[in-house]
Amino acid sequence: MEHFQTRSSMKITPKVSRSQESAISSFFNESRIIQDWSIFNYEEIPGERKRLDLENEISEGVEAELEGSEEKEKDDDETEQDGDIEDSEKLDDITLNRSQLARSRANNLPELLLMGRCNVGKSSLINALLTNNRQNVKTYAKVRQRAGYTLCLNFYNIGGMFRIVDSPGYGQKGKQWQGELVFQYLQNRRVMRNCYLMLDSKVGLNQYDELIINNLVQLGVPFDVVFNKIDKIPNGHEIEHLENLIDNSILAELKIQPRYYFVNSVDTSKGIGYRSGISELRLGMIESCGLSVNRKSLRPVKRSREAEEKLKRRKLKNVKMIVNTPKD
Ligand SMILES: Nc1nc2c(ncn2[C@@H]2O[C@H](COP(=O)(O)OP(=O)(O)OP(=O)(O)O)[C@@H](O)[C@H]2O)c(=O)[nH]1
Ligand SMILES: [Mg+2]
Repeated sequence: MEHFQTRSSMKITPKVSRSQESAISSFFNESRIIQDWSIFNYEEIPGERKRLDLENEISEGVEAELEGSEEKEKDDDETEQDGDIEDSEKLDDITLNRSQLARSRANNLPELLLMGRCNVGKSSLINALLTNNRQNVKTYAKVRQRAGYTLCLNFYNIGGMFRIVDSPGYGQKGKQWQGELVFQYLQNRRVMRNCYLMLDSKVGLNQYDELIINNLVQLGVPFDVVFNKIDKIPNGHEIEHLENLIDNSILAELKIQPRYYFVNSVDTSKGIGYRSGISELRLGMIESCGLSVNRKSLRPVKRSREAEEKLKRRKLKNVKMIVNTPKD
């Protein structure tokens, strides 16, 4: 993607060296990938309801303590002993809850959220990130031409190291409850390290995208921008087109500039190559999770032989389908 990295004022995608590229693709190739959860309601995320309750309890406890300390000053001698007992009981409660928290932390891997308008290609990008074949195999996330296909939050566990979260799209086909679910996630999910806002390279930004960007800025959510479907821009005009898109949108006004990624997520006849920009995005994702591309840092739970076979069978089936298609 070197030809997209010319603009000096833009925070461009990180450059991927050959050795990084091979380490990154082995990581994604070898990692065991599991779809951990499909969530329709924010509190269904395991451990999240407890954590929210605990947070409330602690903040209520702190408030009560502050109020109590004012009264205590008034009548110090009399209540000293009782107060000590109460304090130590409260401390026990918190210690117990903290150990519960530590247990649930093992389940709380860093997370990265993909969001964007309906049909922008979020689920296709998940498949491109998680598979390494040349066919357009719809291995993990379900993809359809019909907008509004992904209904809920889907969590993909990558080798026990982090999770990528697919979300339902916003815009005309998006439903209000889905928007609320995504924003509840953004506001509450402590382990979310970065959000990737997907935009359509050809269509550019519309009023929904601008609204979402404003909301992300207001909430202080860290986010980067992924321009998808770059194959739809006429050959040779990519840089000019994308620079114009950025310059003439709310993106140019952002005080903290996001990183920009330029990708295509499905196989196209355009010859710019399947998965353009995918290695750069994979690297950015790994780094956002606080990991670096070396053997010490990237030690995923590996795929089982059985899972490899299953994946291979799916690829073969896909090849057969392509071979059997009449040529004209
Ligand atoms: N040309 C081209 N088409 C793409 C690309 N990425 C996705 N598509 C197509 O766009 C359509 C929608 O893709 P999805 O991945 O289902 O989009 P989504 O954002 O997950 O959609 P919702 O779940 O409905 O919000 C499908 O027909 C994909 O094949 C791309 O990079 N280039
Ligand atoms: Mg989808």
